Amino acid sequence: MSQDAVLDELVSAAKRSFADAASPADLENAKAQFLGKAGRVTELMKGLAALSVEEKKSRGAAINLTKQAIEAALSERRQALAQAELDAQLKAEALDVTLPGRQRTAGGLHPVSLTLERIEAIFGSMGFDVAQGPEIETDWFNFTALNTPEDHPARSMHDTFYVEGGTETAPNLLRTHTSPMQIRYAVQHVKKHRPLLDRGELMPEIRVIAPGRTYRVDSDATHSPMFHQCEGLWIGENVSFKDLKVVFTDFCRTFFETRDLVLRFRPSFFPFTEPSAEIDIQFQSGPLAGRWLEVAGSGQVHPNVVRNMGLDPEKYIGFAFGMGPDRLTMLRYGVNDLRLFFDGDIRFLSQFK
Ligand code: 2NM
Repeated sequence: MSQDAVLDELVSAAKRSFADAASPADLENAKAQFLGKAGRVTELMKGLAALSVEEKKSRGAAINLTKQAIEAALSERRQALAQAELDAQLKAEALDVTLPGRQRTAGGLHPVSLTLERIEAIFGSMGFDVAQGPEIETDWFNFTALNTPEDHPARSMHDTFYVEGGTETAPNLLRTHTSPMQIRYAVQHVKKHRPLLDRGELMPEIRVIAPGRTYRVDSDATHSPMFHQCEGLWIGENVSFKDLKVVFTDFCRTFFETRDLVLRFRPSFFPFTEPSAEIDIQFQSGPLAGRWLEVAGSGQVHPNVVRNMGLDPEKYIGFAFGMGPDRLTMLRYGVNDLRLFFDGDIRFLSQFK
């Protein structure tokens, strides 16, 4: 074989060897065989020492071209391997943006919130406004304005959570019912319509419910220190106990989605109403049929309370009621332990979505 043919064959051998290298590390090994210290090109260079000056020149130039050709092949293969590596990485990390998103389960309202929404919708349809306000109350709005005597047991620290603020003799407290909000609402209403009253004209009726959180020192299977209340108030010129019966009967039948239900008004006592009555209901069919269930307290608003709203009790009268949305929720869904609502166990709560 001619010397040129040997050099051509060396370039071909290098190209094949580089092509066979599957990784950058393989390629560096292959490179060493041709261009390394003991590589074949280097061996050829060493052979030049034995040649004459003329031969060195021409042979040296030919070997140099061979070396450049091998280096070019090496660099080409290096780039090809780097590109292949990048392609593989891109492929492995590729996102398919056309895939559907990960499923997320929809949240839902707390069962008691569902009940509050129902109550608000039903009374809303009867023209009642919804009033919300502070959970930290003053002694005046929570007790005094509601005709609660100074020595009433509900005022004791055994029954009421007292908090910082207020005065020495009348500290602030966590409201024990939502009626203070009704006093606030009524006072605002009366203030707004004061000019009418001063002219001896009729004030638009007060028709409001006050739903929300309330607090009492009490804790067992049927009492939670935090619980919900919804109180209702309707004050006008001629609002009577008959109206209370109609409104509350209609409410119960709508709330429980049955007309197969009767009500009983049982005489009772509250400081803020006179006369007062507990309201019991009895289903005539279904799982709860035949038992009297207490669902609310009610009564005609006491003259002192009407006066504290800024109205003349000789002219304005009406009724009020208070019910427990927690208990209504238990009845509606057949839950027997109130604490389940407030333990925060999502397995329980998610059943009411
Ligand atoms: C009840 C029972 C009876 C009541 C009274 C008032 C107000 F503000 F007019 F004085 N609000 N709610 C009331 C009456 C609440 O809960 C068992």
